[in-house]
Amino acid sequence: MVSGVIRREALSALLAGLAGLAGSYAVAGATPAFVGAPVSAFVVRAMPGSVVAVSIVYLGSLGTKLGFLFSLALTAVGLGALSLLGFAAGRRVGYPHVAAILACVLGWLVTAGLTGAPLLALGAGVPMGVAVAGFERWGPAAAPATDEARRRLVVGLGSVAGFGVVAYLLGRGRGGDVGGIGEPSARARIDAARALELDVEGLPGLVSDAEEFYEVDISLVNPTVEAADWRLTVTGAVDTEVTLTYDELTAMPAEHRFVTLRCVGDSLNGPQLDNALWTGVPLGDCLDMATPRGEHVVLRAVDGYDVGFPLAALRTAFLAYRMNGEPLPRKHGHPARALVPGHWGEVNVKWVTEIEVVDEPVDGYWERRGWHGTGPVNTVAKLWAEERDGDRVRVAGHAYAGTRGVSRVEVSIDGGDTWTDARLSRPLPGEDVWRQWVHEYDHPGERHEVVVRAVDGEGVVQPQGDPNPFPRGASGWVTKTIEG
Ligand SMILES: Nc1nc2c(c(=O)[nH]1)N[C@H]1C(S)=C(S)[C@@H](COP(=O)(O)O)O[C@H]1N2
Ligand SMILES: [Mo]
Repeated sequence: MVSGVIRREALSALLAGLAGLAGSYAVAGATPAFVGAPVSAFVVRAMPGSVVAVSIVYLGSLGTKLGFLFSLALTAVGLGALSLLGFAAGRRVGYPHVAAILACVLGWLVTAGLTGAPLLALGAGVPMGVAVAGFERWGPAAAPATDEARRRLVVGLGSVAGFGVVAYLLGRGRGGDVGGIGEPSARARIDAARALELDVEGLPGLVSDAEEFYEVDISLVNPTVEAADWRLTVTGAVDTEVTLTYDELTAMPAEHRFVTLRCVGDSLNGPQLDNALWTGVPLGDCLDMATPRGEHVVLRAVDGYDVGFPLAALRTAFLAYRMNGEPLPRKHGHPARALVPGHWGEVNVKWVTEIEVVDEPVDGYWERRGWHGTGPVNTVAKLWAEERDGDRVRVAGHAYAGTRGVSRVEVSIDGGDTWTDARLSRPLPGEDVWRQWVHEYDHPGERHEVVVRAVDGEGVVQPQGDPNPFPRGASGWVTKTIEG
């Protein structure tokens, strides 16, 4: 008998939990004030990094959807457990209103505590209290006879389902912030990327810190541009001139992309190569709004910088306003910069304000000074870390080949006579992203030359060219002498 009561109450409590979940969504939508948001963030954090990484990288949005459904179920069960406490207390004091009040207060308190939004947390607490009160009086919790119980359960389920539909429609209308919930946040993507890193002492990670990300500027003092004052205009040979404000830009559906940049002036084994997670919108969409009539573009910026290149390259480009989940730092182009996949760093115009469509190619700031930095990057393998443990030597670094991707890295420990494949980090999602490599070997007992070269995604081995970066970027193989 008692166990029958408990079973009926547990079922009713679960329904009340679902009502709380739905109510919270109705008032908060897909924002951090929705009770499911902190729970899904917790689930992502609690899962082993490699599981999250593999699910984000290989299952894509399916993996995150499954994770999000699991989080919603967990949230409903949690709120259900609070309602059950309400039922138990109500039964104990023999005063049914206590059950409803307790369920409401507990649901509100816990939701407020998790989301930090006490007012919107009422959206979870009130439906829980109402459901518990109703189920206690007319619903599944109050029907000892089997047939009657079944009928009341169906009515209870029906009411919660109906409430759920209304809540869904209400919540959907409230929208959500960048990426929404269920889409992994920038933080989750960065954590996932870090879980794929090779563990070698002194080897930089796969996601560069914004502070340490290399910086190349034509002026000594960077421009300060307020987001509210910023405009991007598409001008020149276009059907309609388009002007975009920061608010309009950030209201467009946002994407997160890992993009690696390298300066054409970077020396062969130099440090002007970094990777970050950028948030923004595809530039092709902005371009389409203007209907361009020329084949080339000139991008201009607040600091007087400009660069010209074929319009085709902009089709796959990105207009970024966040870097590693934070607003774009001033030194990296606040409030917005262009990111053009596979091309040298210089085309990724910071503080960008104008895209002019033109008929003929135009030389930009660096091209007028003799550089050829507007095309695709050279393939490179950097040797950035060396670790020695007795007889074992580990050499490691990063390899980058723009949109061609890196398929292999080869290492020679005899000055280039014989080659072995290095182990690579798993590829990060993205069209234009570097990889790490590591090679471990027994020290031959004497001084020797380690040489490293990358093979791009088209099977082309990094050529043995000119290590001088001027004018088209350094090429050749990085070598390092390892002492005996
Ligand atoms: N407006 C503007 N954009 C710019 C530059 C600049 O000096 N001014 N430098 C370019 C060069 S040469 C490179 S390599 C990259 C470097 O970007 P970062 O400083 O964010 O690493 O930005 C490019 N975009
Ligand atoms: Mo550059």
